[in-house]
Amino acid sequence: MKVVITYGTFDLLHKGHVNILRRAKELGDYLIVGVSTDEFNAIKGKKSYYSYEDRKMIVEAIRYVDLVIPEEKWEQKPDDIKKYNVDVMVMGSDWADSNEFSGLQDLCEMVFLPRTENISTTQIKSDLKA
Ligand code: C2G
Repeated sequence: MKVVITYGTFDLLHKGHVNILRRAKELGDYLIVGVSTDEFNAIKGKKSYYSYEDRKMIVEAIRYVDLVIPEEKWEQKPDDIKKYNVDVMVMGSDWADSNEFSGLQDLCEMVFLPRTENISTTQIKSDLKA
């Protein structure tokens, strides 16, 4: 069984999130999603509209997703890869050059997929404010 993992905040779920989850699942048989906790979001400098519990429940409801785990710190990825026997890690292309993902290619296949154009949680929030 080919295990795929991806990580994110997944706040105000939109088609960009669903697109990457669908494409991630297409690369294997079992998709794990590390959803950022509220505390980790603070470390990332993000404040989500929905709490971790709400974002977890929403992501768990997506047909492509088999397991949701908390993403609590940058450094947990190598442990997650070993703990869940991960074959492939998938992230959006905005993470392709990030130091947070360098070195992981020694532990599993790294796949960076094009982001979905013209949609983001930030855009949704600013549109709603207008
Ligand atoms: N994404 C996308 N297209 C968009 C918006 C987001 O493909 N229009 C992807 C991102 O590239 C990411 C995933 O959807 O792979 C989740 O995006 P966010 O919820 O914004 O997560 P992020 O803040 O990028 O957190 O350790 C990794 C971090 O937790 C990733």
